[in-house]
Amino acid sequence: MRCLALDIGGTKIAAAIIENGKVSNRQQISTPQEDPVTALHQAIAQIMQSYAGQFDTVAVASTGIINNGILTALNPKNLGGLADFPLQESIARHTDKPIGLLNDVQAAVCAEYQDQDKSAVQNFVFITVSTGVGGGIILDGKLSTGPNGIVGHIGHTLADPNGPLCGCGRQGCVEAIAAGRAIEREASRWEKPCSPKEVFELFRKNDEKATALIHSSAKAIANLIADMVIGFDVQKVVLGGSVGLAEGYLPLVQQYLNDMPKFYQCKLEPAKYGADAGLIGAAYWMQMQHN
Ligand code: ADP
Ligand code: BMX
Ligand code: ZN
Repeated sequence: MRCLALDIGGTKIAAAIIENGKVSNRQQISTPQEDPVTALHQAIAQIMQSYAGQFDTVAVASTGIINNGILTALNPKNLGGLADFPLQESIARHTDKPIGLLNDVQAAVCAEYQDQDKSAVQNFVFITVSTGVGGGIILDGKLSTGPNGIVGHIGHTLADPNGPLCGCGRQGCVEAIAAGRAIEREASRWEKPCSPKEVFELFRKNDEKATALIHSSAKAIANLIADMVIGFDVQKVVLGGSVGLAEGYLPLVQQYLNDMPKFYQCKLEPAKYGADAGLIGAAYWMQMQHN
């Protein structure tokens, strides 16, 4: 089975053919931020046309709450203000092959869990620190999505009741403190404005402001991990996303986690499939649905 996999994030859209878990013909474009509904339909059209005749199924991992074929943004600011999008219908305009849709981090956790020792790890979580902060949750060896596809939106749990207003409307969410966009918002106000990538470069040179900003993100993620462990008996967490995988970030989260009481700790590792976890996981999940 050749699966066309799409991974739609707040910053980038990746696509590739996945066959027996192997990635080929990978493409990547920026996620449109202007006129997002029209531009997303166009981006999908362009991707679908470029893979015409090369696939038997389509699997989509997308940011947002994915339910009944619709993408609903919990944080519309991550998608240039896009609130709802008919994802299934937009893809079905270009193919009559089977289409499967799930949240991006729900997909990523499926990829990473494939290779775990299932007798040792039944409760497993993927946390992405990317444009936003998201989670994919495996409980008792099974992906949990919930009746409305919401399970895993742990970036919108509380980090600080007095923290910044999140794009979802709640004050002090983890995402509003730890995500790439949160780092960007803060560093864009500096005398010499920086992108998150530049903030990390400064952090590695021990710059004081950059260090404080990256520490506040890593500390919020360590607390989120502790909440998952104590709430769900999570045995292992895998970290992904461009911020989560940036050099020096995971060791810092690990440091904060090590300072917690023992019952709040679990194993922490970087995503083995890196930036391809969503693509590989969506294809794997699609194959499981049709077996
Ligand atoms: P998506 O959210 O679309 O899945 P990413 O996982 O690449 O995409 O996350 C995008 C976020 O990561 C943006 O906020 C971006 O500024 C930030 N980012 C991208 N590259 C790096 C890097 N090398 N180091 C730190 N942050 C990065
Ligand atoms: C947000 C939310 C989640 C998503 C997470 C990571 C939206 C549009 N997205 O919390 O559904 O899983 O970001 O997404 O509300 P990414 O775009 O950072 O990969
Ligand atoms: Zn929020």
